[in-house]
Amino acid sequence: MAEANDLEQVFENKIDAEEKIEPKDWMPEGYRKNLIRQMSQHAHSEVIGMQPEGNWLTRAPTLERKSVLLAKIQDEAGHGLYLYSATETLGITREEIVQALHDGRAKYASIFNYPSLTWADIGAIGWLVDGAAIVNQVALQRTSYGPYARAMVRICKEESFHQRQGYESIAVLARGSAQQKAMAQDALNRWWWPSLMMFGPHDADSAHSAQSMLWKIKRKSNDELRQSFVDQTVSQAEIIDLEIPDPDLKWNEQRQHFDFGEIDWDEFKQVINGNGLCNRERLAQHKKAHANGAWVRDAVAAYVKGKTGESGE
Ligand code: BYC
Repeated sequence: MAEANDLEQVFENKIDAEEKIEPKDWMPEGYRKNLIRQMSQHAHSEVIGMQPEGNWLTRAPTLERKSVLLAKIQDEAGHGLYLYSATETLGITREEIVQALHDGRAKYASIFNYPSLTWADIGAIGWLVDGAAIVNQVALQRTSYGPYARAMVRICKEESFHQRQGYESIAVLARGSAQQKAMAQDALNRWWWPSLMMFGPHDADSAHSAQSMLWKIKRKSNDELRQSFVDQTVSQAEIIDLEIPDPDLKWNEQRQHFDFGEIDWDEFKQVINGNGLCNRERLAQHKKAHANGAWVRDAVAAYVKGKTGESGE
């Protein structure tokens, strides 16, 4: 018993001293489980997030836009892979992680359950969705679990480029013909509120936040991050002369932040519980792609076995 207390004390001291927890360190079971939950859901978000963008690959307006989009989607796959590998260091297999997604036990970011209806949506995703993701992920670079923090450093570099290319792409439409500008505004109208939902429920309603903040898994709260995103995005919309679809959006001199309207939390709950516009389609597509890739996994396992005598799984 004394030994368990000692281990817990060493863990707490490391957290207090801002030292990273590494895979071989002792950690409370709750810390491990919470990390597996958040990191695996983060990985799934990166991978499922390829789908709404992939929808426009064959219809990108120019070869240059197509190659940039292709590179971005490949980056997202890479982010998923870093995060799956980092999650595996916590003692769970890739198969178990993917199975939890397929069984509906693991979530992924709600935003990817909305359809990408026009080319302008691709700009909006880069600008707003990557923009929201990066606000969150910059804070996560200081998360207490070493492999997660290190994955975030690399991901943030790529994500900030994604945000800029999305903003540039939508800015071109906003400066274009009346029809192109209307497309850009329509994309902003549809993606704004789902982007704010990416930060999760209000702090008071967030099931995991209090413990995650104590363990320094999360360094900033859902509401703090959402506020930073709103504050930085308002002027970006102004520069390209698009209007954020929120009549309550207003600078608050006293708070030195923008006030903004209430999110439709019923919609949020519907989406995270599997009833969004595209939930079924996204999951079905993932299952299909996973099944189609089985022969690759089998071939790699057979190759590794042939080389080393180990199972390679
Ligand atoms: N969507 O206690 P809470 C990208 C769930 S992808 C769905 O506040 P937590 C990109 C939450 O999981 C980058 N579910 O949770 C890719 C929990 O349910 P469970 C995505 C949500 O974890 C391709 C319950 O609600 N980024 O950049 O403390 C193309 C209670 O919430 C959401 C990340 O994944 C949501 N929005 O805080 C383009 C960041 N919000 O698990 C771009 C990593 C909440 O108990 N994750 N839920 O069943 C996080 O930072 C945190 O997990 C969250 C939520 C802030 C999202």
